[in-house]
Amino acid sequence: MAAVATTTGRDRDFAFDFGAYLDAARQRVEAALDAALGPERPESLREAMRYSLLAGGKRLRPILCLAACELAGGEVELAMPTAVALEMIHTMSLIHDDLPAMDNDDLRRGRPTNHKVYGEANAILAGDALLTRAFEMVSLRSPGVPAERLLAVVGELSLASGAPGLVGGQVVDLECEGEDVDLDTLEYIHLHKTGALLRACVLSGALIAGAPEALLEALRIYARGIGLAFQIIDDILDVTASSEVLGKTAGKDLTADKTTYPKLLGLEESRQRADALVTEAKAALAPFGEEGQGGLKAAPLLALADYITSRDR
Ligand code: GRG
Repeated sequence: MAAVATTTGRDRDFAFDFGAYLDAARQRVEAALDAALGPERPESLREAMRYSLLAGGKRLRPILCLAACELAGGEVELAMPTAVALEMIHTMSLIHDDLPAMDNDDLRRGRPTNHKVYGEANAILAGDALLTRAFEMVSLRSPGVPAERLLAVVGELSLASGAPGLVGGQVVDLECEGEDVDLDTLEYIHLHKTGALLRACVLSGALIAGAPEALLEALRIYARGIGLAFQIIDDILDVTASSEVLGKTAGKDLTADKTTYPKLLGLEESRQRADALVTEAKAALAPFGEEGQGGLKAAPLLALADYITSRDR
């Protein structure tokens, strides 16, 4: 993708090449992930962790973290261990989500799921090791970041991972399979299962940069919008895209009898809702971006919000 977003600053026009930004950020993230796997032994554990962590993926979560750090005026490299940690938590959640006891899937990121290759016990343990390594990355492997900022990041990652976040959302999602679900419950599932980690991404990047409360509050609004929009688009792609393009089994929501936005609202209204959420999310950043003091600094987060609704996988 080579989209060029033009952001008008106060004194001159800024051209922001989102395609180039995304490529460069992905390359940096891939290199950092590769270097962050941890101990050589046990070799089998490392291999199972590596298999899923370095399997591709859009790397949206680490890039959101780096972009938020940049917006808050921080040094992006200082946020890299946290960006890696967020991708580790995300990958761990995918490994566990695919297990037979949960969504029971065979395909992830274009290849057989972790448990299909390494067996269930190893897949569970690889996920556990990625989750714990994530907290190690933030607490012990983030040189140059003040301890109180790291503590705040650990707090955000804990909230996003546990019962107030991914785990809570997953439990309600599993409980609701085959049930009639209303829009409120669906929103709860999406905000927790998907939105909570995206929120942790932008907040932790900003916290590392020492962002003021006004910016953190704007980022909470931004994160809520992109989190819900991301999952609505995920629901839409599940029915409109192929397994080859998605790299995961398409049509899964229907097979598992899950309630989705397209099921409740139809495809057209779902897309409109996602677009409206992205518009709201971007509006929250207006004081820090185009017309504000930040100049180009909000451009990556603004373009990432648009990417969420324009993506094809
Ligand atoms: C974190 C302790 C802990 C437990 C995890 C299994 C579980 C509990 C939660 C499931 C969370 C889950 C799988 C949510 C779905 C989120 C989602 C839309 C994933 C797809 O994200 P993409 O499209 O994937 O960004 P890529 O592969 O591009 O990274």
